[in-house]
Amino acid sequence: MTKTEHRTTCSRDCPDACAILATVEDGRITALRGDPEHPVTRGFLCYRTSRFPELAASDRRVERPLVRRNGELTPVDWDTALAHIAERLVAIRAESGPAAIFHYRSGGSLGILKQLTDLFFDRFGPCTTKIGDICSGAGEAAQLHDLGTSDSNDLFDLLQSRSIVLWGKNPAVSNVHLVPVLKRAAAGGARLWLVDPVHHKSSPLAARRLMPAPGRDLELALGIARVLFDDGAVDPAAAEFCDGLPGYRALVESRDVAAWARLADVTAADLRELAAEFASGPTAILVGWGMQRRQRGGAIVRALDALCAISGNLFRSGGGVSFYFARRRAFAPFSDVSVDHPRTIREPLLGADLLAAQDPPVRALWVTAGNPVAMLPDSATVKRAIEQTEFVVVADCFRTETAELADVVLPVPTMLEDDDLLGSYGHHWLGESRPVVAAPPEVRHEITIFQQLADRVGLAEYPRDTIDDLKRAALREVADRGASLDDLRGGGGDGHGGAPQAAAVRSPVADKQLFESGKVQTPNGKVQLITAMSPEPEVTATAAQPGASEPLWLFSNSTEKSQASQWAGKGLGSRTWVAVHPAAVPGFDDGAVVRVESPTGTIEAELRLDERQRRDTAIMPKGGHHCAGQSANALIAARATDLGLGAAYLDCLVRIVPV
Ligand SMILES: Nc1nc2c(c(=O)[nH]1)N[C@H]1C(S)=C(S)[C@@H](COP(=O)(O)OP(=O)(O)OC[C@H]3O[C@@H](n4cnc5c(=O)[nH]c(N)nc54)[C@H](O)[C@@H]3O)O[C@H]1N2
Ligand SMILES: Nc1nc2c(c(=O)[nH]1)N[C@H]1C(S)=C(S)[C@@H](COP(=O)(O)OP(=O)(O)OC[C@H]3O[C@@H](n4cnc5c(=O)[nH]c(N)nc54)[C@H](O)[C@@H]3O)O[C@H]1N2
Ligand code: SF4
Ligand SMILES: [Mo]
Repeated sequence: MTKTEHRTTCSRDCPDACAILATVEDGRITALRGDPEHPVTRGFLCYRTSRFPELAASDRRVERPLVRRNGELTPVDWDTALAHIAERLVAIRAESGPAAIFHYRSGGSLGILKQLTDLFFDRFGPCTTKIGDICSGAGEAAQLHDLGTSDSNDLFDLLQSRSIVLWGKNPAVSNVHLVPVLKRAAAGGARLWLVDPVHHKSSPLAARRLMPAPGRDLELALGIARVLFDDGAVDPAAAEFCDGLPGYRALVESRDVAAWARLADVTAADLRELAAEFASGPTAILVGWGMQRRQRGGAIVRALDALCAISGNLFRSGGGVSFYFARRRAFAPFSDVSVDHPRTIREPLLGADLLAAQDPPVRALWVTAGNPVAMLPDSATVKRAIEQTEFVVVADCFRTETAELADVVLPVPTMLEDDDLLGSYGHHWLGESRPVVAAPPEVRHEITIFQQLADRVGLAEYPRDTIDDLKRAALREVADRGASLDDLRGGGGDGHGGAPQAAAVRSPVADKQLFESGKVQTPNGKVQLITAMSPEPEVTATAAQPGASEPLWLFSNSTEKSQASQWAGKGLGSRTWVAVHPAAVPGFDDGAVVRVESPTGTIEAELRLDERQRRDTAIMPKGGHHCAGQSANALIAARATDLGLGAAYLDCLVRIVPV
């Protein structure tokens, strides 16, 4: 029996980008652990990746290309699959133009080389592409507007904070490697705050908790600013480094502290206490991704940017308003020309946009690393739109509900078989992913698939380089600054034939303090302050009916055991669940099967009564199989956010109804 240890980097859509050590015995992974020498991974992995080998061994794994024949997805060889795809894509382009072909890529893998899938369609067309970003679109657009960039101070700068505000964030579930950093900061004296309408696994971490009304963070942030203006605690230099201070001040002063607190549904005393943290500082805001998935999501993040800036916490070590770490910044992009796409499909409105697309209609859809039927809002419309598309290719490691609709399914490596480069959106370290075990023989690397397809469709202008050379190309701008491929591999070994050293390479282009120069990166170097409210969200509920609850705000939050629609372990079982305060559902028993109903759809769920929650919320898991009637997205209307074309998943009202 041979036992070896291999190093790779997790490519999941997760802020942590962990360094993984895999033990392989006789070609099988027998253990996965976090690299103890990686400064952020620190020796542990999350539940979902620790259990990944179980998922990889499931009967949903795709191990051979599948082509639909007589209605059934049938295994075929690669020549047959690629010849069929090439014939269809070339014919559709010739008949209807490249706008009739749409490539949709989501975040199943955050590998940098995945950009080369987009490049294929840019060179083959340019084809129709998506715009917007359902994940972080609103918040990134807000920060880009206000600060000229969406990036963060070094993760460990939090150890300089006097207080840290987890604003709509549940790191114990969705950013687990932040937890040890928070604990260290707290042990050093920092006070942790949690601002979240939901009680969750991270609640016990916080010394102080506010549970504001869903989506009222805008009012809360403006109320805090009101205290700072009233108390003369605004940074005296704010007028010099901010644009729009008078307009912002007028907005803040349009209500008094008590009125802002009432709108946010927190006590004025709590609001003042949080304001005092901003006045003294250094205070860091860690902005979660959930609350910007609302119609006013952009405005909410803009109000947090403004609060951080005017309270003097933006340019200070231990401060900052961290929404994102610029994970791609160290890598050179694969396309140097700005491509003129013939048409765009808005990601949050993908179902409706696909159905409405005319002259030409979208005839071919290629899905890379996504499960839009389960994960985009208004699943039923997304499903219908995909069903109506003439030719659908899905590249995935598993047979998802989206793959079930495809004409061709292409098997690709799992994250433990893949070969790529990773940045992180939760810290500034870079990593390489390498296969720790070989993929099944008929599984092909995504780049290989497109190179072979490029040969078949006669596309000369697509790179034919090896994976390693493509990695070197991506690293070309940082290679001589300590981040070459060899550096990522730990210097290629110890020089004596031993195993490579642990590699934890910090991005050479990330400063320890984001705005070290004292200026933000907007065109005039000034923070752009928010000066107007966004319109109230448009949300409706179904009509009142006997026995049904009042309308409740639906949360579909990350859960420990799943990565979006990919569950580890036993998954959800036969049905999903919904957690509600008992007072919101009088007469219902814990464990009862109920219907969760919105104007968009209805699903059955098991009721979990939870006294720790607000009385106006209903909490479901973010992932769930649409085909098993479990996906919250069956209930959620497709609507865009105020900025950045995000999806307003959280502006959804449901009623709990007896079955
Ligand atoms: N285990 C696990 N980890 C994941 C993922 C996963 O699916 N599972 N997904 C990954 C992905 S794709 C991403 S983008 C990130 C997701 O990152 P997040 O979206 O930050 O993840 P969640 O843990 O769902 O946390 C969202 C939090 O926002 C809160 N929230 C919602 N609305 C409001 C509001 O109006 N105000 C305030 N203050 N809070 C609000 C919710 O109650 C919840 O606690 O995590 C990644 N990590
Ligand atoms: N209701 C609700 N819906 C949400 C959210 C929410 O909070 N609430 N969160 C939203 C967010 S933040 C996000 S990011 C999206 C996530 O939505 P998706 O990105 O669609 O998420 P997954 O379900 O993880 O689907 C990713 C797929 O990629 C596959 N995959 C993994 N690696 C590779 C690879 O290397 N190549 C290829 N071709 N495939 C691969 C996986 O097997 C999986 O089937 O969901 C959004 N949807
Ligand atoms: S999913 Fe996130 S926490 Fe889990 S191993 Fe991957 S990067 Fe680490
Ligand atoms: Mo996401």
